[in-house]
Amino acid sequence: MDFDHNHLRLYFIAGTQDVVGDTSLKDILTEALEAGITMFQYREKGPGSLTGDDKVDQAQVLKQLCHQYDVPFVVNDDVELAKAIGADGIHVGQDDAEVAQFAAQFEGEIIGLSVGNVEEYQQSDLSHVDYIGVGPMFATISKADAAAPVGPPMIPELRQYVQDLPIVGIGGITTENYDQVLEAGADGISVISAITRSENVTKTVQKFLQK
Ligand code: TZP
Ligand code: MG
Repeated sequence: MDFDHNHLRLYFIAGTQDVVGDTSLKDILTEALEAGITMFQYREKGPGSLTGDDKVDQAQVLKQLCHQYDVPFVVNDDVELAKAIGADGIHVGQDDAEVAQFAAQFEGEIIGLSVGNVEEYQQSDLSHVDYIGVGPMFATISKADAAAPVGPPMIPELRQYVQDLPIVGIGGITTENYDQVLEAGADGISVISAITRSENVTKTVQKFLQK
């Protein structure tokens, strides 16, 4: 799938563990796609997440759903799954598989890497990377081992190094603070709980797309 920085405008990330109450990931994703999210990452991780065939089956369903809306479907930190189901890309963190190890398998697909600060930038090989995820912007409830927030100023700081490589902000982003991330120069925002825990997914997505 052809990727450009506009795909990062509103990047929804979620797995089964992020869904609370009487709804499903498929229903939330359907509403979010209908309202205009621009990319989706399937991040099945931590307590309450699916494994094995259940994870594979759900990934297939959600990939097909994204494709009905021409929205890229990216898998978090599972090269084998991404290849098995023909995902549009893969996103990895600093402690996950090295991009150089799998880049050849994702020729023409999207590769994203989390970069939290300048030190992580300096130890990263960005030659095969299509975008970086920078954060946490703010305190997050969605990642147990998240580092301390770096804040929106980390975006212009890393921008000096990566130049026009697309940047998406992540971590604790809400409809109340997302403009700070965009104003800092991010190409877009990525959110979990702001959408999975929204009382009105359509309204939340529309609000995120206002600025
Ligand atoms: N990586 C850094 S913060 C984070 C991830 C996956 C969690 C983002 O979730 P939320 O609910 O949007 O803060
Ligand atoms: Mg990781």
